[in-house]
Amino acid sequence: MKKVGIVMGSDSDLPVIQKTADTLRALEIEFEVHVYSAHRTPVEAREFALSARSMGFGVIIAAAGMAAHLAGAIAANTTLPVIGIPCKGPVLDGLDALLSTVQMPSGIPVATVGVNGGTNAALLAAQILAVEDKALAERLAAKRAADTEAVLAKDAGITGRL
Ligand code: RP5
Repeated sequence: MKKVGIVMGSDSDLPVIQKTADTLRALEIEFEVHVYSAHRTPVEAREFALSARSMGFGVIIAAAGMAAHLAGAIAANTTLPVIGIPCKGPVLDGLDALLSTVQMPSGIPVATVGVNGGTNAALLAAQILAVEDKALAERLAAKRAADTEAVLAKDAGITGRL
């Protein structure tokens, strides 16, 4: 199976990426994590993106906050699918990162999840890889079923909590 590449702009983004890592592990998907910044280490970020396909990656997840151009900068240097996670910053509650990540001009797409959406980024990456991987598709279906059961159990118990 192809690996997932995870790039975060700073180690301060780690709490968001923890959710991504936990979800990928639960789905038995191999991943590699790096701290590469579009502005602090632009050379390393570019080199990672340029070599990602030949290194065996199938999807890249890029997480960054504030003026979050990391996902777009990675996407500019690869034709692998890139999933952007806008991270909540100290001033604008993540709206700055959300708009910076999602509003890519035509030609270089970034599939953007919600602010701090580390879990959904992992699930979307898994769904992309599952197009060509039946066993992974089955693990995803099993997770969906378990999540459904968990909600129905809450439904059954909600009246008793009032
Ligand atoms: C972005 O700036 C990072 O992705 C992080 O979300 C934000 C703040 O970085 P630090 O100043 O905490 O390193 O590049």
